[in-house]
Amino acid sequence: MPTALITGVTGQDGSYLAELLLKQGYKVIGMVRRTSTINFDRIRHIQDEIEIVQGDLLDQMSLISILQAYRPQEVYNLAAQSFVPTSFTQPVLTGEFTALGVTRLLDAIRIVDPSIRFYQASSSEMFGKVREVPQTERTPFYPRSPYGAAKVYGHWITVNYRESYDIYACSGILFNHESPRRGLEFVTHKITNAAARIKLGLADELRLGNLDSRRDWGYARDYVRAMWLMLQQDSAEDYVVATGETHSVREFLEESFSHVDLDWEAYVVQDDSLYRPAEVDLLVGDASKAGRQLGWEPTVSFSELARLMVDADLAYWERRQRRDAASSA
Ligand code: NAP
Ligand code: G4F
Repeated sequence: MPTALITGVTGQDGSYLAELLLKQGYKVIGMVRRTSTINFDRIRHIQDEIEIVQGDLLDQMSLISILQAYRPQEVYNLAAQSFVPTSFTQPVLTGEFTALGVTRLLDAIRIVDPSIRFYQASSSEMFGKVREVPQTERTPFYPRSPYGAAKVYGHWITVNYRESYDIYACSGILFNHESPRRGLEFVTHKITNAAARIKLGLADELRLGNLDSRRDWGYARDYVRAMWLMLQQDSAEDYVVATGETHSVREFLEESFSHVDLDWEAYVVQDDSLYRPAEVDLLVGDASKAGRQLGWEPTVSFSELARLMVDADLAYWERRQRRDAASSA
């Protein structure tokens, strides 16, 4: 039974990846940072099947000790401060987690066991002010946020450890991927959650920033499959993972609200405070290398994604309403 370590197992991608690896017969070690309240919502259903271990990307010794204790064959580094607006307000902390955290983990691998295969969660945010359309593995980076800049560092240090120490280290340049487990502060889930609440009479407005930016949105469950595939090849390489389609925030609104027969324009309030100091206007990826070499393809379309997220939010709020009604009866 192979052993895999996932950092960021409590996050959206960590939870889907843990499910996938368990199905493949892996022993899964999930690294979590110490918090005063337990935050296992996304992994509660598989909590008994994975081994939870405390560690932090800020603490080098904790990473070395975990690798020594569990001896994984594969390490998936998904932990990061991943919210772009927070990277503008906490740029140094973002650099510590999202950039230097990668070096701490790679160095722990170099010291403990350089035969460990390593996956780095790189991001399309690295393309920022895009130099070409669509973006490929060869497109130059031009990050537009402290988060994007930190991910560029994480990407290049991964390449550097591969070339310097012959570590099987891959960087997956993943475009935006969403699901019902997405954090509520990200625009897709903010929109689908609001559409569901407005439909049920629980809210009457949705405040948003820039509606014109365009993203290449896919389904998170598809994307974690690409992560795993990257670590099963003969040699370590970097891959773009994307759907190849781009849509605006406005189009995501239209798709989500129309699914519950609502006109989004009646509810959305544009809020200047939600604009970013610098924006990424357009992302669209070319994942043909992942298709050719990994046999990877997305399975969920843009409109299916919006609809499945709205349906999940509706189901969630209906359950909450029934529970509240029962407890007040
Ligand atoms: P997420 O839901 O925000 O999850 C981030 C995870 O990192 C959480 O489990 C969090 O733990 C953990 N974490 C944060 N700081 C940590 C630290 N110092 N030590 C240990 N763990 C720490 O992110 P996601 O959407 O699953 O994304 C996974 C990775 O892919 C991230 O690196 C993200 O930047 C990258 N990425 C995401 C996308 C996307 O569209 N989702 C696209 C490209 C790249 P807590 O639960 O304790 O907060
Ligand atoms: O959903 P977002 O916050 O995602 P963003 O900034 O593209 O970053 C996500 O995807 C990256 C991959 O490209 C990941 F690396 C990163 O970790 C994260 O998962 O914003 C999407 C767009 C932006 O242009 C933003 O300005 O939506 C626009 N937007 C408009 N109103 C908003 C809002 N974004 C958020 N979060 N909240 C709003 O109210």
